[in-house]
Amino acid sequence: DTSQAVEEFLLEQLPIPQALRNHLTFSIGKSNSWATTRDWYQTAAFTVRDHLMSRWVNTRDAYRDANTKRVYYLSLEFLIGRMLSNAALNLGIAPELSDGLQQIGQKLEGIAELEPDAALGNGGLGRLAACFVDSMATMDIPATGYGIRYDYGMFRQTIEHGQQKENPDNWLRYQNIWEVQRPEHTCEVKFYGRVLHVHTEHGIEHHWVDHETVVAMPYDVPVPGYGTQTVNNLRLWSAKATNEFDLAHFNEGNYEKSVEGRHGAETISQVLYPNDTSESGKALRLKQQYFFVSASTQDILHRFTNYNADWDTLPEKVAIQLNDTHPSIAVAEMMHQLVDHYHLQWDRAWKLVTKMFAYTNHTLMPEALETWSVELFAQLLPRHLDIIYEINHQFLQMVNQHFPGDTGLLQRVSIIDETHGRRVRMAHLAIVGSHTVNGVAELHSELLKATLFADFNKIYPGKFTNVTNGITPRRWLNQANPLLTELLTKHIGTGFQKDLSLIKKIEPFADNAAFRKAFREVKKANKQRLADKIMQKTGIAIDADALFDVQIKRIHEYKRQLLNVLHVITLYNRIRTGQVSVHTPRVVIFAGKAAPGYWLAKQIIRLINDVASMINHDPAVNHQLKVVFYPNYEVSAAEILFPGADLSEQISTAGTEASGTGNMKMALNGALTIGTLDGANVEIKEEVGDENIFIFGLTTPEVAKLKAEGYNPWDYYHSNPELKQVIDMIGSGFFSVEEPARYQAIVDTLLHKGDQYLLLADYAAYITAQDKVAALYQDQEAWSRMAILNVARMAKFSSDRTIADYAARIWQVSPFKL
Ligand code: DL6
Repeated sequence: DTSQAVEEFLLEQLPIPQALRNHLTFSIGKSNSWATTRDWYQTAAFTVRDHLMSRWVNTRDAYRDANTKRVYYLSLEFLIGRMLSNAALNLGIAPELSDGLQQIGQKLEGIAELEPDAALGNGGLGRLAACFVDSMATMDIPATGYGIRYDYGMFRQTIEHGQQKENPDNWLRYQNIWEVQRPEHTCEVKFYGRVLHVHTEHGIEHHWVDHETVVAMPYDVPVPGYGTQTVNNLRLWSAKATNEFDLAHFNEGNYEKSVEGRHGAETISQVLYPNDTSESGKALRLKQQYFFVSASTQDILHRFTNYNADWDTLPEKVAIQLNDTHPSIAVAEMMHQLVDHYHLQWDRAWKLVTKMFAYTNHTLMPEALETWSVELFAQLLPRHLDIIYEINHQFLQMVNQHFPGDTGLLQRVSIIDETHGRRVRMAHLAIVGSHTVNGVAELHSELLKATLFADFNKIYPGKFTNVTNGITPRRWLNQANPLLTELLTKHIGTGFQKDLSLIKKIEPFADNAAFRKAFREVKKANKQRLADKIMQKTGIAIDADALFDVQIKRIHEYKRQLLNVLHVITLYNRIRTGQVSVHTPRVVIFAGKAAPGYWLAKQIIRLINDVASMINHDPAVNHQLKVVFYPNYEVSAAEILFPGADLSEQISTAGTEASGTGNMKMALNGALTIGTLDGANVEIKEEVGDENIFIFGLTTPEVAKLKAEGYNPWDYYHSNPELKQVIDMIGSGFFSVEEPARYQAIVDTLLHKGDQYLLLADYAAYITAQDKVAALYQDQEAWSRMAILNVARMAKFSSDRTIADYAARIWQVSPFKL
């Protein structure tokens, strides 16, 4: 209406300097002279938010009016990071904001640092979800993300005496300007109780009674697309108690008891699980999963029934993507809602379910596949266990018809695992309930079909597919690397930011010496920025002319940070004894968190720090080699680390890393990859060309063959004197003189426990590849030529391409332009 239009006009047209002044007065309640940097951050955030609001409202209204098909992306994790600069960039107001702040004596980069990261995720899977919501908005895909608004996100890592210490991430301590509470959309989520089977004239009804109830309160976060009017919604649920307190206890004067129940309910959304191996069996985790899934399912169906009358059109309006198995209870919850609440017949409901759901697998590690004990399920979600039994019964019947008498197959694919106690296999529920299951890189998807889900691939030919991951170029190029963006823009225009396929236009410039020089200057400036940050965080001085060799990701044995350490110690020994053929000063940078309960990963962090301390203090080597452990790896740290990297370490054992996305971020920022043929490295190699990447080590079939033939790490230890020396140094306490046996467990995993991830088998090839890296770095012209070609050939790895692929092949949803 007119008044709204006028209001929007006024809001949008208010010049940014004036909007900033207004917010400082009216939203913060301060004058210029008293404003702190945090006040300025909040002022800027309010100003940017104004620009989001009308587009957000318009997007919602337009979707509703057109009754479009929507994608619902269910994810227990969204690793978003900071929003201010990203929102300003996507809205196209970053330059004005920067200027406006400058006029009042503030710098955008400075105040942006006051925003805490929204770290509602562990690593790759959570960050992928954040890239996806950016791309869905940018590509005008009508989509909503659903997740949990954790009070505490991923723990904050500090390093004390070389060891990881976990600290709570109190990210909501100050007002979160990027969320709007929506009390009118609260819903109730039930737990515990029992099921009554009531015979009625329509058949048996299932009544869930004596349950406990938790209120799900939604907080909406706007997700602006880049270069479009679309602002999608991310709805995060927070758990609230139904009653503020128990009046009976309160009246007795027992105040503590009166609020006990409230704490119980509200713990559900209190903290993100840090991806521990020990997490399985934790009732709270299953509660979290069901809590957000039930609230989201209710919300989806509520929206559907508001605008649609025919249930059979449900899959024409709703596509649901399960980000890993964490939300897979949604399959049973959807059946519960449709059958028990909306009274659809089972078969009809099941048909709708299998047309709506799709599931993405993110890992081949069998230990990461979630299962829950039947007892826990029976207690917490009694009706859902019944539903799962019925789904399983019908599924196994179907399997038996197609593969009669194959009891082994039935046992292997059953949703209920009977081999060690009775457990519900969530991946199986997700597969049976979905029309499509995808892996996240070509190799990973092939391995899923050949190994982990081979039986299902036989039962459901055609259900399994691949959608290779991607990253958003907005955050990982424009925002993280403004200097490179500027250089690219100067030569090929701005189009690549919205359509990364245009970045290939930079390819001819690889042969242009002046461009290469400018490219090197950009890299050097980014390295200096990183060096300054490292000095500030760790006190370690590094030289921006050295080769920055960077491995940043979660610390895990399969990612083989330890192999990198073996190389570092090898270099150290060679330098000390004067055996290096080429002198390429190198700074080896690590960053990443270890799950708090993953002791060996924490030992690896400690070893890195012990090795760093020795090398960095040794005047005989420290002008040629330095080692840095950058603490508290998070999205905002990654934005500094990726642009500053020369060499990207992607060295997981072939067949273990599903995709990796850091590998894409590095290459897009002009780092060369040293890597195995694992995950998306395979596709990066295809894109950039064999001659522009350092590939080494065993391939997946070679790994399988070696293991089948009986791999013996001792053979490698005994036959390679350099390797033996390095392992002996770790084992004898060379880097931990005050406690010589400190790293015995690490040596044991490599030698006495069979070296599951084949570090010793790949060591020699890795060292040879590293020697080639060092030699090539001497030739800065050749190096920068290769780096430019890497940047130019990254088009495939935009998450816009990934989302277009999901939209066309899995969700069957088209862009809806406002
Ligand atoms: O698909 C996103 C990302 C992949 O790139 C990584 O290779 C993979 O390790 C990661 N998985 C997780 C959690 N694993 N599970 N489940 O972050 O997903």
